[in-house]
Amino acid sequence: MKDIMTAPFLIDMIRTTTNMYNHGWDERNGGNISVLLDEGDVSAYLDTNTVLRTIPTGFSAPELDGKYFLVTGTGKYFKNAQYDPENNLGIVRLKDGGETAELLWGYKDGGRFTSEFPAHMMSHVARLKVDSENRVVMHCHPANLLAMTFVHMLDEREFTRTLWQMCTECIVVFPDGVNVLPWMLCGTNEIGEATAEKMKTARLVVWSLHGIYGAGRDLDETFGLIETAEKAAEIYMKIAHLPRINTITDSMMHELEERFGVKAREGYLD
Ligand code: 2HA
Ligand code: ZN
Repeated sequence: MKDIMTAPFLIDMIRTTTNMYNHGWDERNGGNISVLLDEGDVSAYLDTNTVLRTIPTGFSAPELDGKYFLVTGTGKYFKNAQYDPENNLGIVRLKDGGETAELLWGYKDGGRFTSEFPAHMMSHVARLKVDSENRVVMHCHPANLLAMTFVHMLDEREFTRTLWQMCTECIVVFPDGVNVLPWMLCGTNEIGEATAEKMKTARLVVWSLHGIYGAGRDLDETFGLIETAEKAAEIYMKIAHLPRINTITDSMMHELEERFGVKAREGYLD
């Protein structure tokens, strides 16, 4: 059995939580991440027959039965994951159609996975239907995206178009656009179901007045997705109150589609 502290999936997770904290996206206990792991990767580091505890999830997700996830802990601070991974992170396997999580490693002080576990697991189900390689769901509170939801209309097409107009590469990085939920109570199955529904058509889902969810094939890609949207929102917040005399036009965006082989979300460009 190899030492789990050397597992690439754990190292990658620790680097990502640290990086996100350093970006200011995860104040205090803000934000959460879940990563779908292969059984083979887990069993190289852990005896998968040794279950430390079982934790009820409060929802069902039969599609994820038997699947393994590395998940940030509830109430835990991203900045601390690097110093005490076994307390701040955990590895669980879902069973009973997703209604139970078997803890295999972590949450050492008796803790449990993030309060946003429903939104994470339901989003995994939704994204896996669109992309069988999707492994990561990431939530955080980037200041500019959040700020934008206070001053920009929440219409998804308009919100997406504004972000695309802020940096040339936005349409290349997220041609599927950004879906937007109104303010909803966080930590509930209801916001989980609503997020998963939005995840069917885009890898980015804004939670108005709260933060953002991203999904992707690995931590780097998912981080990059949020990073790009947040950069665009930052530019928007710098210019929104100023007269705009130049912009990235729809015809420029059609050129970008052509050059980079991407297709903008249907009906989002004129
Ligand atoms: O506390 O970000 O949405 C973690 C969160 C809840
Ligand atoms: Zn949050």
